[in-house]
Amino acid sequence: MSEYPKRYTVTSALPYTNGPIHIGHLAGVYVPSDIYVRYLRLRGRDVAFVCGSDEHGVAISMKARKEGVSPQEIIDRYHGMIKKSFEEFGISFDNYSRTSARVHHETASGFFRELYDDNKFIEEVTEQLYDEEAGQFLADRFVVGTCPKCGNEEAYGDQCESCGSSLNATDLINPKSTITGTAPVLKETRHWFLPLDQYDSFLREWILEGHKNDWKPNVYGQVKSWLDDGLKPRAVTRDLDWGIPVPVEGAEGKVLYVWFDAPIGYISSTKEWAEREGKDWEPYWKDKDTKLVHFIGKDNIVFHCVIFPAMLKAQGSYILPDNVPANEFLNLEGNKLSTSKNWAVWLHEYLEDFPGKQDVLRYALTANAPETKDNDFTWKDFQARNNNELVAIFGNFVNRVVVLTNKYYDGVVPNPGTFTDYDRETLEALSKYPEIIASSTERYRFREALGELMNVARLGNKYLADEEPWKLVKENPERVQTVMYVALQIAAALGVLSEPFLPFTADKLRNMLALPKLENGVAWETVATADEQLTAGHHIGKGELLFSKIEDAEIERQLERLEKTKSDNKSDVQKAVIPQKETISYDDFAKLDMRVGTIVEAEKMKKADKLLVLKVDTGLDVRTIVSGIAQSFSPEEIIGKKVTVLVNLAPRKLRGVESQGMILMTQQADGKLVFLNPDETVENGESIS
Ligand code: B3M
Ligand code: ZN
Repeated sequence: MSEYPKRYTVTSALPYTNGPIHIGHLAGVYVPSDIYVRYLRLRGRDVAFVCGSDEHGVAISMKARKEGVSPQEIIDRYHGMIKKSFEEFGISFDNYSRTSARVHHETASGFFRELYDDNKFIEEVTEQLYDEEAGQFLADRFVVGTCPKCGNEEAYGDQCESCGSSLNATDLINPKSTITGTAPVLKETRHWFLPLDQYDSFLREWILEGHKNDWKPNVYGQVKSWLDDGLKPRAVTRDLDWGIPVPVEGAEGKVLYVWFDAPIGYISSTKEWAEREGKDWEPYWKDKDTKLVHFIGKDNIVFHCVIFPAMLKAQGSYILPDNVPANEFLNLEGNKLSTSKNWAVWLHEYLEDFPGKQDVLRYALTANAPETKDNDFTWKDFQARNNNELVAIFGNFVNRVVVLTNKYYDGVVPNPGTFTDYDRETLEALSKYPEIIASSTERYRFREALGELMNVARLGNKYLADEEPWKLVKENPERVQTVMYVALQIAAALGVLSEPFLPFTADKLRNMLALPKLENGVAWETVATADEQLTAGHHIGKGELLFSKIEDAEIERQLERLEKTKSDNKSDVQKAVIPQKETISYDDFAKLDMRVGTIVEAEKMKKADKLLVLKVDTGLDVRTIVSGIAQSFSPEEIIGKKVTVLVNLAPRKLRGVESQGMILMTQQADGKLVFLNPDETVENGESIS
């Protein structure tokens, strides 16, 4: 057995294509996974680093509904944008796929079918939440309610983001549809369930016994608490119109649960990569000598540590993750990052605002990574990290070495004389860093690893400050040759060791030192033999600045933007403007028959706290209309009110009562409903056009 696994499969959570990438995603998942993989490659390990867009699920449908466009339009827009920004930011995926790809539909469908044929699912008709107004079952993000575990009132139908619990929609207390805002009813429907309870002892043995010491405490702790709570069967299909069709007869109109298909996306992405590279994908997922590592945010822990492993186990031929180094959350200037509230630093905007400064953000996010607890990103900290660390420590050291070498020796690495004890100690200290940084990196402690990388630059700065070659150069030029030789070795080592963390900088630095592009598998180890990095006589290039100071004005601009977001959000609460709907023709409009009417009777609907049953005089007749206004009005206060009524709406049964029309209302930002009152002089039955 070799000391290392034969190969690695490293996955990063597939981002939902319902918005662009922000710093929370980067700090939680993409920067750490990229550091890890770049490090592995430098050490010559065989790695497949896969990711892709997560294009199914309610997150996408909701975004499409909100904008009045198709889900396809949403995923195409964001997939392209996300892929491009990752590339520009230097996230070095071997493959970035998407779950709408055919290879994924086939893989996910095939996976489901295999489990189905092998009787691994329970098929059952159960009562699920149903929105009568929207005519749709509610699952996942289509329903919010109070989490039965922690009391968070904004828990989703499949998960509470506050305590991380995985939920079934029917577990929610006071569920509410996010489509119509109404309270759902229960309605029967057939679904397929993965009996997670049957995997309890397997999960306990594998995680609680097998990974007690190597999984992060936050991950291990969460898994333990779910297992201790008792696992329940979990539906892996949904009544939705967006997703991968359930490949079973009689399942028309049903799709795979997004969290069933998405993790299989890792496998499809690996297949796509292998196909392109002429490799075999299977060992990357099935050979015991492969190390599988999932990089995710903490809200995805249950899916990667319980549900997906149970799926893999049920299938039987797959390996299980060796580690799931989930991060906690990153906040921004003290507030939770939010795509919908636009409270974020968006990657594509950062790349525009700070061209060529990818590594500064990578640095700031790693130095402050939410590895063990939630952390806060502030623009001031970002600026300080750049100015006081990258510029003042790393950049300053390299700059001095390159400038002095050019000045004293026309850019030629000098021959060293005899080493002093201090020289030897310094080179000795340098030679330890590859192992120090490796050890932190292999244990997923990227903050610590980055701190050690900066210690290499500090070692160089201290060495120069102690030796002061600029003072010695006149009286003892021979000694200065040795000093510069040693300093150059440190600079060259930085050109290797910084690559996983600061890939653009490493490239630039190697270019400056006229060193060849890094080759996988040779570089890391050679740093240990420090004095062979840059041999005497080698001609380095001209100096250019690795980092430049970030001025207050640039930071102010970013802070102002956030201030503006804050005030926009405030006024949004005062006046939530729903985007204009699709254009219709006059003929479409003319189909609406709207009339003035008067409410003549009103009473509460039994066992429905939102509904009133009204009798409305429309001038044509007195008819029954069921209206979801009980939380804004009491029956007594609306009798005699003049209202506007849509009279030719197809009749609909609500709780057994046929509703023959609709009262037109507007809803205020605080949720209060208001009637559109016609003038008192208008007679019932007069039509509105
Ligand atoms: N799309 C990311 C999220 O929860 C989710 C990850 C899927 S990984 C298979 O935002
Ligand atoms: Zn909760």
